[in-house]
Amino acid sequence: MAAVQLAPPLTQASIDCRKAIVVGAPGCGKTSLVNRAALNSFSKIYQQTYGADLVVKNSTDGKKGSLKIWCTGGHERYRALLEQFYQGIHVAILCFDLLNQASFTELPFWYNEIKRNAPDAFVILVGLKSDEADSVVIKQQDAIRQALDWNIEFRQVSAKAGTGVNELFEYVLDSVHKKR
Ligand SMILES: Nc1nc2c(ncn2[C@@H]2O[C@H](COP(=O)(O)OP(=O)(O)OP(=O)(O)O)[C@@H](O)[C@H]2O)c(=O)[nH]1
Ligand SMILES: [Mg+2]
Repeated sequence: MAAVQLAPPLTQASIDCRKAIVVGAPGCGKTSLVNRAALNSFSKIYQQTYGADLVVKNSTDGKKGSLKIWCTGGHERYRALLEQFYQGIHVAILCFDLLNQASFTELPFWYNEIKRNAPDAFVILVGLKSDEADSVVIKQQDAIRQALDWNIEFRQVSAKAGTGVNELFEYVLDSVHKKR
């Protein structure tokens, strides 16, 4: 007799799922951020993202639903491919590496991509690798000024230490929850 496949139970979190995209320069720490948020794990070894990975992050209390996150690869060769991942996006997490000037200089490109492909998405600017305080090259006031220019919030976090990661995702989930 054929096995009967039951559909997984519908939880409030699966009903309240919102879509997010994480973008920014290659190697700035996007995958590490998402893995810390969803799996509470971190790896020192750099493995570029090929195209994009889909990861689900649930809110910690289960009440604010969950985020389906497209974690994209920052390398130039994926740029045309990435357009399709912006479809139906509610949140865009715009990342740069606090230790890398080029990743900060690239931000307007990514911001314009978000505005072009998902104009109504809630956008937040995130500086990554805050644990390496002695190697930071992007001044906090420059990041804040950039965020103010775009009328968005700025946060800095460390996927390695875990600092600010849960707060960031709770804030994002809160913001899209209120918009419903
Ligand atoms: N010190 C420190 N290193 C980090 C942190 N986050 C990521 N890294 C390191 O930075 C490197 C790149 O991280 P990834 O998360 O793979 O970068 P990415 O933005 O996903 O890169 P692409 O997929 O190529 O776009 C890896 O060696 C990570 O271990 C952090 O918070 N602190
Ligand atoms: Mg990656």
